[in-house]
Amino acid sequence: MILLLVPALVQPTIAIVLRKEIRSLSTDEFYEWSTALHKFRDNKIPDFTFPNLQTITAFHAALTLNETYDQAHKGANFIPLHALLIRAFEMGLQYWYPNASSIYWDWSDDPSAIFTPELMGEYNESTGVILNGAFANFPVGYVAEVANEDFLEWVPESQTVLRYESLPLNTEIVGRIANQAMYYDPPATTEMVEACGNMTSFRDFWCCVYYDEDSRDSCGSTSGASESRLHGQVHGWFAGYATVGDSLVRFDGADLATSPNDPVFYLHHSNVERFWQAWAFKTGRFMATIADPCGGYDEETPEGHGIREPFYPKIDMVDAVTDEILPDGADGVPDTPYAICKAIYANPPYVYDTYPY
Ligand SMILES: *[C@@H]1O[C@H](CO)[C@@H](O)[C@H](O)[C@H]1NC(C)=O
Ligand SMILES: *[C@@H]1O[C@H](CO)[C@@H](O)[C@H](O)[C@H]1NC(C)=O
Ligand SMILES: *[C@@H]1O[C@H](CO)[C@@H](O)[C@H](O)[C@H]1NC(C)=O
Ligand SMILES: *[C@@H]1O[C@H](CO)[C@@H](O)[C@H](O)[C@H]1NC(C)=O
Ligand SMILES: [Cu+2]
Repeated sequence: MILLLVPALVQPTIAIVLRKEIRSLSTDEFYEWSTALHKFRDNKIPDFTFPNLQTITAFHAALTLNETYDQAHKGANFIPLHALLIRAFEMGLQYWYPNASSIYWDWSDDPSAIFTPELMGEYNESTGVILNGAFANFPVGYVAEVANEDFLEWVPESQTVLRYESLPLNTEIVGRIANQAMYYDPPATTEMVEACGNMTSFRDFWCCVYYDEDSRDSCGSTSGASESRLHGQVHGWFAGYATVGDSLVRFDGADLATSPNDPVFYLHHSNVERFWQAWAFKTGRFMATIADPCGGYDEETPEGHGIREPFYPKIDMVDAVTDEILPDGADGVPDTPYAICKAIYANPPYVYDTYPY
């Protein structure tokens, strides 16, 4: 009798990342996150789609400023695209500190409480300058030219800019004037967050996250639609504007294109991703149908937001953020929201410590 010894198929062990709320981190954990963020900004990771922080900003800006349409916002793909950016950021941090993750900021609970010297820093309320903490004097890179194919190339340190005291023309800045009641509504309450979680279609879910109640029915198809207190208003609220000379300058965190320059972007969008994961797990409808959770959207979405429509600039992001071989993310085939959904939900590489619903 011949015994065939077949080695057991071993699944690669993928450590599932636990994403915690920023205020629940230990001092050491916050130190690792913020130090990893600095290293990600200042160094180049070899063979990674996003070798440094500003390449994430550059990619996001290229999508947003595309002359044809914005594939990153105002449509269904807003949700998977930002989920992927948050995951790419997380993997960038993990190159420097393996335990770092895309921690989040639950702004429906005392949102100002993260602007402390121990966490995201206090700021001067008239100038927006961050006074202390890990991100005081935090220069950011800004890629001036996004409408070309070099956007992912390593951006040399000479392109970094300081905040606006020394602001050169046509550069963007990080600063913070939170709680600007005259421009922005405060972040959503837990009830508003829960109301979006109660939506039964992906279309209604993303519209609820993106638009305010008055604009939601048309889901932004009319001009002048206003943004929700779950996303857009939050950007404005934590970043805001400052008066510089005679002009009102919008800080990066509130800028539709360059917001990933502000570290708070990642905290905020990880919280938004927490909503998507909670909604997906609750309903089983990651995008549209239960039969094929990543299979399609249940209603038409704005141009550029088809579920199998590649993002431009074309990029193979999904392969960069998962070990999975994917139907249309693999081997140089450009990524689509469909591939992102598969990458993130077929085998979720991360979970959150708590969910809102
Ligand atoms: C990473 O986290 C694990 C599990 O919590 C812990 O055992 C390990 O010591 C941590 N490693 C570092 C470098 O902090
Ligand atoms: C804030 O900035 C203003 C204007 O530069 C300055 O006069 C004030 O002292 C600053 N406040 C703090 C707390 O740094
Ligand atoms: C803008 O987007 C369109 C359609 O997605 C694409 O064909 C075009 O190449 C993009 N332009 C740039 C400069 O990336
Ligand atoms: C969400 O749905 C639950 C269960 O039906 C309900 O108890 C709750 O009041 C709803 N919340 C909101 C804000 O609509
Ligand atoms: Cu964005």
